[in-house]
Amino acid sequence: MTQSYFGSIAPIKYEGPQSENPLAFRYYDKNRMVLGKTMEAQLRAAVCYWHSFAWEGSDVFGQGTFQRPWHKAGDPMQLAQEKLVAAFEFFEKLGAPYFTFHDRDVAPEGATLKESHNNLDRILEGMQGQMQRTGVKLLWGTANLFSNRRYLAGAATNPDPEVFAYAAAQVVKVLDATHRLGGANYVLWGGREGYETLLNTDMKREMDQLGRFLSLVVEHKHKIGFKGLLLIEPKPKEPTKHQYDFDTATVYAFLQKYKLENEFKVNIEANHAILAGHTFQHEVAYAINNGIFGSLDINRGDYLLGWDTDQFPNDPSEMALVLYTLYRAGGFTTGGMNFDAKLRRPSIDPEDMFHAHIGGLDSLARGLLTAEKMINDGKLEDVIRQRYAGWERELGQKILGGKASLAELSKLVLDQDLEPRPKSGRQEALENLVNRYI
Ligand code: XLS
Ligand code: NI
Ligand code: NI
Repeated sequence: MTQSYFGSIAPIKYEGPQSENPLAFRYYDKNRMVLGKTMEAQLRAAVCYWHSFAWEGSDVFGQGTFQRPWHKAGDPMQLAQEKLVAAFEFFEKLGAPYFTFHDRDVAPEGATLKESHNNLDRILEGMQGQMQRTGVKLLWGTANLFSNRRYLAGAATNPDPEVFAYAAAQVVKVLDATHRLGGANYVLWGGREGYETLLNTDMKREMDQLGRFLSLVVEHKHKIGFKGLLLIEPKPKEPTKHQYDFDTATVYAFLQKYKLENEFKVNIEANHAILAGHTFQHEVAYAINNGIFGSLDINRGDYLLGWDTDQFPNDPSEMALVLYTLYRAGGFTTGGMNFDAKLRRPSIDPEDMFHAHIGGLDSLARGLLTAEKMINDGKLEDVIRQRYAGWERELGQKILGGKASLAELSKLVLDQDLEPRPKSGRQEALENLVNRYI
């Protein structure tokens, strides 16, 4: 067993924008008050287990490049323990308040589900100890219902009800564990819930199965008394061509159809928004407007690549608009910012994990400070208020209050020879204004 994987690296500190130290925060000053809370409490950042500790740095063309000690051949449970120790050493040195995991990231799958459950229980015991020792908390847990071959045609939406049952068994286990570990939320990303071709797929039936599955998850959550949010993570494609949880609007319609809109919120991933043809800000605003905003996966994509590249955020100005939308609405309740992000494959040094997360946290911090200025200044808010001011006056109120029929409106325009006067949208001026805050 390696003594300390990140031994050469000292805990990361805030040193301010002037610092020349690449292993220090320039903006993420966790105790600084922003909009009434500490930066740490506003951002609620989480490190994910799968990309940072489970993934070996492989891609479709090549093998793993990282070769961490726990990636070597050996007793899988021993390696899982080693991985656990390294993960918590990293969380602690980075100063991350939260982490996230899938069942299969932390413990190896056994020959039977019973064996898998046992493996998980043994690792979770150690995890609980590590959480107590470090004070690092669980932002959310989730079940991996997509990697194993049994899930090749989906989990809840599988043509075979036995697969549905197996998936249910995994969710029971991980939801219980999340509850036991004091997790703040539970996530369901659609995995392989979607399809490739209607030649072999009964879409209606599959959607009904998914509705049933989610209802069962809700029932179980209440049965065990889990108080966190249940979160669905929309994604338009990958791995399947048509993912059922395409985007926030699709998920919202689905939830309403199955009468689950009060039980689920969304975990919005930045690059999933882009893949769906939206901006991240659009997805966040849509969720907030409809009361289903929950949490964020804060990894970015690449505007030239049409897949989920899971890169660390590093553009503070891009962050600023999203964070403006989020914090203007009050920010997170139980959600947070999960770095569902991975290193590029050639970034093989342990240090690279720190650079990636430091850059991510600093970008979020700068975005948050910019959002704070935008909110406190109030100019952007004023522009919107004035733009819609007519709706607060007599005519607008009459229409919205249902006190004007189409025929009455027609008469009003004809009687008064009404000719509305177009006004400038001032987009360029507003973009310039935003740049002044950045
Ligand atoms: C995949 C998803 C996945 C979820 C957790 O694209 O982002 O990583 O966040 O299952
Ligand atoms: Ni994600
Ligand atoms: Ni993703």
